[in-house]
Amino acid sequence: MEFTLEHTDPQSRARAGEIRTAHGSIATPIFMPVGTAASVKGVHQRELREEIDPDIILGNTYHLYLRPKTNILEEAGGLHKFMGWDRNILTDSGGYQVYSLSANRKIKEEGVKFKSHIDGSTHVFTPENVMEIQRTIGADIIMAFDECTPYPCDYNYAKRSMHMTHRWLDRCIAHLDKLPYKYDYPQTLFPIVQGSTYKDLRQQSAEYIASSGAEGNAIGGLSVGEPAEEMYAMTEVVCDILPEDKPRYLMGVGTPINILENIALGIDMFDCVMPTRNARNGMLFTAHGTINIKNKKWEADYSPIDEMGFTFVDKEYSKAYLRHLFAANEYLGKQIATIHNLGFYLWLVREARRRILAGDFREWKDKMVKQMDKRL
Ligand code: PRF
Repeated sequence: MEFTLEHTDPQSRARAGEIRTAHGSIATPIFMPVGTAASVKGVHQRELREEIDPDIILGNTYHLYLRPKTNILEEAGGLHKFMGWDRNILTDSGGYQVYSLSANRKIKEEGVKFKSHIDGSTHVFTPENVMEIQRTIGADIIMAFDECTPYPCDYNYAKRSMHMTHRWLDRCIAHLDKLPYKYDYPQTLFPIVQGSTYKDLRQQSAEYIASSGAEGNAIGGLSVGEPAEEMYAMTEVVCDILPEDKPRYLMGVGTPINILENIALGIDMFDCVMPTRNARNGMLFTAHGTINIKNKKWEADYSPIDEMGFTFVDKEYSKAYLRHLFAANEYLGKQIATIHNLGFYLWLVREARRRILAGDFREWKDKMVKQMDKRL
């Protein structure tokens, strides 16, 4: 993997860059649509490619390991072939999903024992087997195994957990070194900064992660319920330490406003279930605020879903039609809303990139943050 830093905004820390891998080039800042279980929920790959056009999507070790299972992905020749996606894929390591989805998990130095949310069966994730699973899935960018601490988190727990995440990183690197590539392209490991909402722990963790010399670095443990100001404070502390010439990925963030504020602090990559999950509940993101399309207010509103028209659905269908589809519980409603939201998120990061390169990012960001903070 290669990263070129093209431009840094003089009025903020925002950056424009380009990541290159065997599956193509990724213009940054980027938002990566979440395709948890080998599918971006509700969006056909052709629509994803042609209408939303992301350079990279996310997959998930936890989900793919439990279903369809690693052996199926291996027989299929890896996740790209299995799901018919020839652009970049990043897989999360599963640590976070174990904490958020599975019952009865037990976290020890060796690894995490957990019960499947699908059938209750018992499994163990260790830094070593998670590297093996991610080798088999075959994503271009793979994540270190970490513990994402909850919010709020007691200082001593956060400290012990951070040190364990660091030891787990060392085990990930040592084991990955012994595992040959499974397919005919390389994979890049990103380590993850933890440290909860404690500035000193975040600094220590960022220094440790930076010293691993990885080709890209991630920040975890944020957007877990803390106030946005605390998240921004942590991002700032960490970005000050992580190397300039490597991409920085803020995991699981966030709202359109969170994304712009974190771009301004020096983040290059984002993922979040929000545009897809909220779409399925009828929540639409726009440049002028959020819309609950299920609201009676839209019943006879024949104006387009979004006048700005990021994808074909925005101009072809009216708010009244989309509201009807939700009221009638038609699948198509969720599909249209998902295409709209992903189209909007991808427009947002592309526009941010354009503004960074043009030199008016700061001004535009401040205007957008005010504008998007409304319920329509
Ligand atoms: N660790 C991992 N994945 C994640 C997170 C984390 O801390 C988060 C936190 N927002 C989202 N996804 N491995």
